[in-house]
Amino acid sequence: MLIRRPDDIPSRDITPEGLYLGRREWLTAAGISLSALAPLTLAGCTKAEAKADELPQDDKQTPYDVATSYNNYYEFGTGKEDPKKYAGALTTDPWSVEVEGEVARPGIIPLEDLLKGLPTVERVYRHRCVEAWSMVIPWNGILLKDLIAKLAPTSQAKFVEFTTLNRPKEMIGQRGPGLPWPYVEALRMDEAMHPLSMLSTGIYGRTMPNQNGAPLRLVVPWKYGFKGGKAIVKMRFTREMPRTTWNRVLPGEYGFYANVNPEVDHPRWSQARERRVGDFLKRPTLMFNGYADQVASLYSGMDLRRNF
Ligand SMILES: Nc1nc2c(c(=O)[nH]1)N[C@H]1C(S)=C(S)[C@@H](COP(=O)(O)O)O[C@H]1N2
Ligand SMILES: [Mo]
Repeated sequence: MLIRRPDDIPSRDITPEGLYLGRREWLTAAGISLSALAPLTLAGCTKAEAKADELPQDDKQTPYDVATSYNNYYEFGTGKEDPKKYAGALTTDPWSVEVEGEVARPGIIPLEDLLKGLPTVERVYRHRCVEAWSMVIPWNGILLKDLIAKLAPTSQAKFVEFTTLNRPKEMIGQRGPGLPWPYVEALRMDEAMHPLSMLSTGIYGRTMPNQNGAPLRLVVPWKYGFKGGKAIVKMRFTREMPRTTWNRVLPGEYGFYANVNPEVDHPRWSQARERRVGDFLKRPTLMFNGYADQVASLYSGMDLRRNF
C-alpha cells in the first residue's frame, strides 16, 4: 500500500521481503537452512522460478511468529516490523463499538455485549495482501452475518462501513504525515452477510495480538488484505457506498471491491502471482483468493475489470 508516485518508491517498499534482504539472511529469517535448498541453488534462479507453477498449492499455516511480526498497520508505521514494535502502546480494554445509521437500535455498545450470545468460530483462511504476499492464518471470532442479524439493520441498509481507531497518543504512525485517519473500510451488505466474512478477536487460538488488529478486526478472505480494518470502533449501515481510505487516497489503484483477481494487475505491479511469506518461490494467485466457488455469484453480471 503506497501513497507515493512510482518513481519515488524505494524497491524495498514494493518488493517482498525475500527479494531485498540478502538471500542468505532471508532464508535464515524464514527458518530455512541453505543446505535444504542446495539443489535449487545449483539449478539457478531461472529454472527454480520456472518450476514454481508445477508445485502443488501448499496451504500450510504460516508460523505464528511470522504472522505477528510482518504486518501492515500504518497507524504504527509503514515498516513491516513497526506494528510489532509499536502496537504494545495500544490499550484495548475497555473497548466499545458505535453502531450507527440504518439500524434498529443505534448506540455505543461495549465489546463484550456486542459479541455476547454469538457463536464463536475458528477458520483457517488464505490472506492475500495487495503487495503480492500472502499467509495462511487461523482466525477466531464470530461470523459477521451473526452480528449483523443481531444488530438488525433496516431494509434501507445496502452497505456497512467500518471505522477504526483514531488515537494518536497511542498510535505513533498517526502523529506525522500519512493516511487520512481514521482508516475506514466497507462492504456491500451481501458481502458482509456472506458466511466467510468474520470479525476476528484472535489468531492461532490466542487473543488477538495488537499488531494483528486487537481487539476486533474484519476478515474477508476473498479480498485483498486492506479491506480487513483493524481495531474497529464503529459500524455504520448506509444506503450509499461509503468512501474507503485507500480508494479515496488512490482511486486508480485501490477499488472499493478489492477482490483478489490475478487478471487485474495493480497499475504498478502484477497480481498474477504471490509470495507466501516464508516461501522462496512465488505461486500463482487464485481468483477470489481461491474462494471463487463460494463467492463468485456475488459478482455475477459485474465487470470485475471496472469494479476492481
Ligand atoms: N486500521 C488498519 N487496518 C488495516 C491496515 C492499516 O494500515 N490500518 N492495513 C491493512 C492491510 S494493507 C493489510 S494487508 C492487512 C494486514 O493484516 P495482518 O498484518 O494481520 O497480516 O491489514 C489491513 N488492515
Ligand atoms: Mo495490504
